[in-house]
Amino acid sequence: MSHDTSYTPPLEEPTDPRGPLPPTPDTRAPEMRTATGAEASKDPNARAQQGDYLTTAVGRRVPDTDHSLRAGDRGPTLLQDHHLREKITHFDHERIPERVVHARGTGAHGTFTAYGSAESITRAAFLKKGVETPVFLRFSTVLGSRGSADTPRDTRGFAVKFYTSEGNFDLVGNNIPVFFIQDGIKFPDIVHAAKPEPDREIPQAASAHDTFWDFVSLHTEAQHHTLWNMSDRGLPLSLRTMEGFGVHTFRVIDEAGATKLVKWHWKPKAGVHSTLWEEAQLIMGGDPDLQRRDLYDAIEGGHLPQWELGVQVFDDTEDQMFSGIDLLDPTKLVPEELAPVQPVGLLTLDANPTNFFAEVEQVMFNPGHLVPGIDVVNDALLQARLFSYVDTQITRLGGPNFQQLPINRPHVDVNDNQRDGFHQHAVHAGVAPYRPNSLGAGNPFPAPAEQGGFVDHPAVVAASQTVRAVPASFADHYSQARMFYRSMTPVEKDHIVSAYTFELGKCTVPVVRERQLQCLANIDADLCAAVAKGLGLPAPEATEKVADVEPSPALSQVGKPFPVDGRKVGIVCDEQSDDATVTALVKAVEKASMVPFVVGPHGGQVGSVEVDKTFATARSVEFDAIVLAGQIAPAPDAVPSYDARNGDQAALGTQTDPRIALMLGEAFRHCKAIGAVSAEAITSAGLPADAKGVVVADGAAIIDQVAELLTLHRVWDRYPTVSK
Ligand code: HDD
Repeated sequence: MSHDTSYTPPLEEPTDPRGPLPPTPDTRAPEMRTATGAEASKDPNARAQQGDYLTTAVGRRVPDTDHSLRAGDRGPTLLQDHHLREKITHFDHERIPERVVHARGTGAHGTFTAYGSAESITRAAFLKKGVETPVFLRFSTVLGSRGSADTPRDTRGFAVKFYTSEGNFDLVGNNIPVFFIQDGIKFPDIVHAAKPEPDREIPQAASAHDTFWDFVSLHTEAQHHTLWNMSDRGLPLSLRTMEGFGVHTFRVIDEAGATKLVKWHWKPKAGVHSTLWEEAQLIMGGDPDLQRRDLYDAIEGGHLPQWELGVQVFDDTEDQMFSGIDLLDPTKLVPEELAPVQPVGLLTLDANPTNFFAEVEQVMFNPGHLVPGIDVVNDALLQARLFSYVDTQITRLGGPNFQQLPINRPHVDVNDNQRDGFHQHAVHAGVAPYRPNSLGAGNPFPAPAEQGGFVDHPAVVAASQTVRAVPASFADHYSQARMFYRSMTPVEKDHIVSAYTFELGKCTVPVVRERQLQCLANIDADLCAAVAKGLGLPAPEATEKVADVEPSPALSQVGKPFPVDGRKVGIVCDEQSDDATVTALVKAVEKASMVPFVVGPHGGQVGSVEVDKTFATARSVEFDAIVLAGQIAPAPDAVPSYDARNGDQAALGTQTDPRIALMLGEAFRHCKAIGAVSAEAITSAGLPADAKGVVVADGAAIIDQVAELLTLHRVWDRYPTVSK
């Protein structure tokens, strides 16, 4: 577009956007031209498919998409077939590079509603009382490829994009509050060590290999995060039952310019729960998408996942220490007992993506996407991230215009003077994408703080020599790892011991195992001894003097009751089950806000009840509790054909259908609540009917008791460590 000749530019650059000057093309938002015109371009989906007929990419209708154009039906294919070439060319380029880390993930849309409790510490508009802000949340594992499974032992990403009235704010966190490294310059090292080994590219999505343990045992600041990974936190039950953490300390600034330091926390309303390692392994084989499916189904089923956002607040002191903890050290957390988490708002996930690629794959996050009232601190890990998250998109999303993708666009006006580049979709008008200008009437104008401008906090940088070093307070690599371990219950400690024993048992280089044992000796002698025993190695003595820190019970997941909304109950029935009982159980589960799944010996109906899953398609690990709605005898015609996985009935020594005996045996071993309408149904499967967490009652009355047990997630009293 040529510039507007009716407008005579002034001699000086205009300074007032509301002055007498007429608006010029540069003052309008860029247009997105589509085949259906500029109006439709306001709809972010306007470029998606439309019309009733199949067309080429430029709208020519296509009569046949199944046969290429050939010189006779047995002859060669002709190059002139535009539709063939276009179809194949586009297909050939459908994949983009997966994320270098956090490649496997899923996401959902939601709404964040602020309580207003943060108004006293930050001027951020989205935290003012009652303000509702649309969000997009992407969960991820870190190590695995895009096609890997949902339940490896790993850290989980917890990245939230707030489309605020002041631009996008991204809180790009994890489900673990500390990180492996204190300086972002080490990020390629930890990732190279943890990813599949470069010669054979194994193992996929796993830290149980030599290079990972080689690195973390040498680079001992990683030990605290590693311990979290070896704990139940490395195996979240579902995406709905994970905490999220901003990890770094951030600075918040109020209306008057006063500052505080904060750490961000996401607390799931459904509680913090985990799988057991055996369950996680079974899931990876049986349904590697289970957590993705669970999130999707929960949202579709109206069991909307919720998290409360909270902050720990600290004075913005010169030394940026709190209770002896360096707030700039991302390998340290601040125990909630010392600084309680104060809730500031509620996030509800309420809509699934429409298109996985367009939204989940193309979304990008950046810890540098800040809004007025929130700023960064001199955490060397965070500072490196501020560079990395923009840079990586240039390759991953193919150029500098990734912010124009619908999922990444802010919900406010954009007037950034950025032009051109690969995949430029905007049709910018005007001639003056630069400042200062008079030809564009001075537009766009710099916004001072009163106009919502993000004014960098005038942080005082101490006069100092340039140096490649960390402060002395960063040298303590073990005291918080020790605190974490000693804050665990016996069950959780047992899981940690098993995890280290498994992971180090997978290492093939003796010195790697030995060196990691040495690190464990510095964390806790009992932990070290137990792992050493499992590995058949001597337990070394500690080499470092490590401070004993008061345990933090808030770090443990066990023994804290939570609502059971959305938890999954398998109601197992067979031809002998009473229809009325099954129906009553289903209703009772729904009434308790949980999700019932009728599991039967075959598809279709059992009696008059519709079956959701069959003995062939369901595995115990999909359910939080199992209820037997009948005797569950083996189907007379089915016994000879049971597959090898289930064994045969005689070998299992039960009078129950072996597939159910397997399901019950697993649920029992995994400390899940089990209900039955008769004690015989339990005992004939070879399990004690009077064991803790096994409920025998009439019909729907079982469900109340099962729900009660589920508030504590599992029946840990049955766990061998506890019961022995
Ligand atoms: Fe990172 C992705 C979280 C340190 C470089 N990171 C990524 C994602 C999450 C985190 C949740 C996935 C975002 C998505 O869903 O698209 N990363 C963290 C946390 C860290 C952290 C909590 C420490 C506290 N990251 C970190 C460092 C660097 C990176 C130190 C580099 C210096 N992270 C990246 C990246 C990724 C990424 C390479 C890969 C894909 C992407 O950014 O968009 O730039």
